[in-house]
Amino acid sequence: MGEIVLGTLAPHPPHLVYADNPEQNEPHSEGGWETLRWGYQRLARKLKNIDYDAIVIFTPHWQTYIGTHFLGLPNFKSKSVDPIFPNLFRYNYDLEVDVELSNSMREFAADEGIITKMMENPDFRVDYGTITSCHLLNPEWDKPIVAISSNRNRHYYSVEVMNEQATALGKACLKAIEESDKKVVLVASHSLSHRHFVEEAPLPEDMSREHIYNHSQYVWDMKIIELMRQGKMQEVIDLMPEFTEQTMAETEGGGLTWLMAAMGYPDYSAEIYGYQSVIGTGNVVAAWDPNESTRELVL
Ligand code: 2X7
Ligand code: FE2
Repeated sequence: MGEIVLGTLAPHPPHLVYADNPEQNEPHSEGGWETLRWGYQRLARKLKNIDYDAIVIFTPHWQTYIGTHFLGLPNFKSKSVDPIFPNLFRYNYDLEVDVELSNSMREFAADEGIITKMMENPDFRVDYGTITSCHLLNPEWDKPIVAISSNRNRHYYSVEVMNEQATALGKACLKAIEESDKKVVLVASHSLSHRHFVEEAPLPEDMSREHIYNHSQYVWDMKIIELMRQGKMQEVIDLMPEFTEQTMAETEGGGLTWLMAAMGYPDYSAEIYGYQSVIGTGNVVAAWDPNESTRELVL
């Protein structure tokens, strides 16, 4: 039977790839946001010691308005440009997709009544959220991925509807994983609180300009992280509507709700790898390791 071997909350500010200067990204930086990047590097090292077949990522920057879409071709190759920060992120990608797993997830989701579609346009441009989180977790890109779009339930309806739909999707994805016989890493790609600056610093990586945007947002983020540490993930999901509305959180896309539903709302401590603001947004790198013998107290 297939299984989830790790779940992660992996934020995707393109600034983190820009700061890393990988050969795939055109702009050049002098660094920046080390607290998050070092945390990511530590998690990437842990992943190297885990046996897994595929990464499944839920991204809020592939926004679909009719249903949930899944990448449906074995390879996607192009240049991904961040529409807001084209100065920071122009990344040449060439990635493999586990189409079998992707299709099976779509089928199980459809069985739950979710409207679904496979993305089979070879010219489709993969979003920067998917690329940033996958790059930072696995810079070698040596595992196939499944990318899942974010249906805009929150905007059509409400955060409560988003929570319900993302829950159904998470449970459907778990069924597909179990049936697949594969070992899978799940990634919810997003920040926590999401109010941000409206003016960019002349040098984006000037860390003297980076700071938390607003104290109330910071307090909310710390509350959520404390619950993660305490292994109270059901409580986090129950708080999701209030948290999302009060901090404009990127949880609005459904990623964390999807991840927790698939993982059965862990009651053990999350591994915390780092928290830092990027243009004022709150970002935590966190992981849930179902294997007690490899679970760590990181920070
Ligand atoms: O998409 C993002 C984000 N979530 C957070 C910070 C900065 C930019 O882009
Ligand atoms: Fe984002």
